[in-house]
Amino acid sequence: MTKKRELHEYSTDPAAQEMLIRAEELGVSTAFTRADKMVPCNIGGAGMCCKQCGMGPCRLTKEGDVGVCGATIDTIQARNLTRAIAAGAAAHSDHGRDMAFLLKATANGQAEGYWLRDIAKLRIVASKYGIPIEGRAPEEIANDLADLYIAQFGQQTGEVVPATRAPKKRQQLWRELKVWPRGIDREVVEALHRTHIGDDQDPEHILLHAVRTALTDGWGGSMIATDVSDILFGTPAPLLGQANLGVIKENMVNVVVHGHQPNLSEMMVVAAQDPEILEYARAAGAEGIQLAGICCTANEILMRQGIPAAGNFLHQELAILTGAVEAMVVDVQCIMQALVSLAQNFHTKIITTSPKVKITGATHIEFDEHKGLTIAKQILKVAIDNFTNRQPAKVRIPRIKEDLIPGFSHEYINYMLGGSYRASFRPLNDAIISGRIRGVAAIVGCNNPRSSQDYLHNTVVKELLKKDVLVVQTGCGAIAAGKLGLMLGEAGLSEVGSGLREVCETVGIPPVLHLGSCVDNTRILTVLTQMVEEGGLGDDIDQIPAVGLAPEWMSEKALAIATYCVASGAYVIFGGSSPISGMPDRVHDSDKVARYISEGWEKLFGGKLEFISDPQKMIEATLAHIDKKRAALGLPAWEENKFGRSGDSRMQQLESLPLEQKRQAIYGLAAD
Ligand code: SF4
Ligand code: MSK
Repeated sequence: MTKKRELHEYSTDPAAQEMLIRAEELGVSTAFTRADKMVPCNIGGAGMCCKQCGMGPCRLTKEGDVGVCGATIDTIQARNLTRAIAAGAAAHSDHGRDMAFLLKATANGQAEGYWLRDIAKLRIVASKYGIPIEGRAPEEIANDLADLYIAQFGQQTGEVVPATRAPKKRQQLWRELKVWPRGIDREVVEALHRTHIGDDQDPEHILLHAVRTALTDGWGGSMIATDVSDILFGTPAPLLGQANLGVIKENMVNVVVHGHQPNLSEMMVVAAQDPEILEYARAAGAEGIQLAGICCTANEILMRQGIPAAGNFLHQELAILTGAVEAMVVDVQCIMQALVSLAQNFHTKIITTSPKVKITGATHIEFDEHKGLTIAKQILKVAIDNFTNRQPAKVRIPRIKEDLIPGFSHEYINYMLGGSYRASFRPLNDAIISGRIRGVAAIVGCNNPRSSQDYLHNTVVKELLKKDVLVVQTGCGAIAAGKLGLMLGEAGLSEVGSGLREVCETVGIPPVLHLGSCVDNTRILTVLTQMVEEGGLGDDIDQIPAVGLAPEWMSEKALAIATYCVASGAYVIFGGSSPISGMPDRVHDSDKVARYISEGWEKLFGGKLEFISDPQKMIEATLAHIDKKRAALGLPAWEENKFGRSGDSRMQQLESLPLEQKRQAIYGLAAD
């Protein structure tokens, strides 16, 4: 057992700290404290334990060790990493499959409560694949698109079609290297086959298939999920939202939705406004229903409907600790089993809804899109019925929340840079070319209780902003920045480099753009592709001065995301621990796998994956890469304070005001 940490070592978020004190008062554990007790296995953690067959598990502890079958450390590490990537790709892609089936059902009038909200996006996406759009009803187009997308999962040969949206040069590279995914399910199955005992045992060869498997996620299943979610629920555009536990309201029935898929949560949003349901809540003594989100379900309904986010991954238990949550409704991914036993200390009901996810002790109300609205109302009634069971003495809601502006889809970025008639990425490319913007960092991914919650995310974000790096965020990283007030438009600009600040003021954007959930990392691929197509920054993604970071990663999906970004040409840096680190004293010609996914993949794809635990080194590596790419493009070297003198004078006056007054002056927001 490691030693108990100080509060700030658990989380940098004051709301989380308040709830951790509460957990201690109540004598209950959380992931934060369980992480203290659960010392990670230094063999498995380093990727050197193989459990692939009944002759093992084989734990390799020193140079030259091999498993019973003779497998080397490198082979075992490559197999373990590939299996993790396959699991991550499977999770994202299965989410995409569900969305494609929902599109099909909606197009055929079989999905109660759903309709096609973004016809323009439907037509744009369909026409990319040659689906006829002129003179056809949206439902007909949607039916054809759904059929095409559903077919991608079971396709056996050929090329998955969303990848045709990558830059032309990149497509050519994938063909040459034979990594263009043939079918989404096929690549995941083959990854499991190849890593079975006695199959593929050349680490580089195994890892090349890991690339193909990851591409099937980023340019396959995840891209399908993003497209369909936009078509069904609307393409995000900026709106005002809030984040942190203070969004939970004492006088309301609080329902927290948690997980990833927007199909049920969007219906919950509709149902929570239904007059009959609101009356039902009032009859139970509540003033209304407060919906809030956790994790990426939060991002989905925050960026489209403005539903507040109660928090990111490590807030899931903390929300229950408020004692004011009537129901936590979960779907898939990132849901801790500990929720059920924690909820037993309160009145909170944990409600599982996916046919794929049950948790012992939870209430299961299975979701079915054919009667989505009816089921959403049923769930809300269960929550409302539970309101009278709340124990007021146990209620402790932190009064901490922050405003934020999410919803920067790539479509909106196009629009905001150029307007309706000349929507374009030209101003962004020009700002990078001139050096006003030094480069772009995509800071994404999870929380991990092994490090202080949000610390790595926000440290890296704040330092890069000072150096004129535009930051885009998704997933739990986006919520971390939102909770800190970094997504608040002009009010967040005082800590930003002068060149970036000038661009943000001119365009009217925050310096940190919320791009969506973790499945929406595909939006980043699309932004990078559009930057290439706009011209002036090379002819492929690997030439753009951009870096991807996941400072607090924990899920297998994060590894899949990293790998598809690398295969798309990006430099990706992960914080925390490396799953392929090997033993600390390992010197061999070794760390072959770590070197291969860095130097080896860079030779092949122009992108590389590295694990760097020190945030300062992460920042240095990011800036060095951006500057290297600028130099390779022949762009002027970035100079601090070269730009910014033309900044908005009103903003400069406002800068001296305290944050609350600044916000009131800009948005007319109340202090609450
Ligand atoms: Fe051990 Fe080889 Fe079996 Fe892995 S596959 S558990 S290394 S015998
Ligand atoms: S929810 S995968 S903890 S980002 Fe997407 Fe957050 Fe990571 Fe889950």
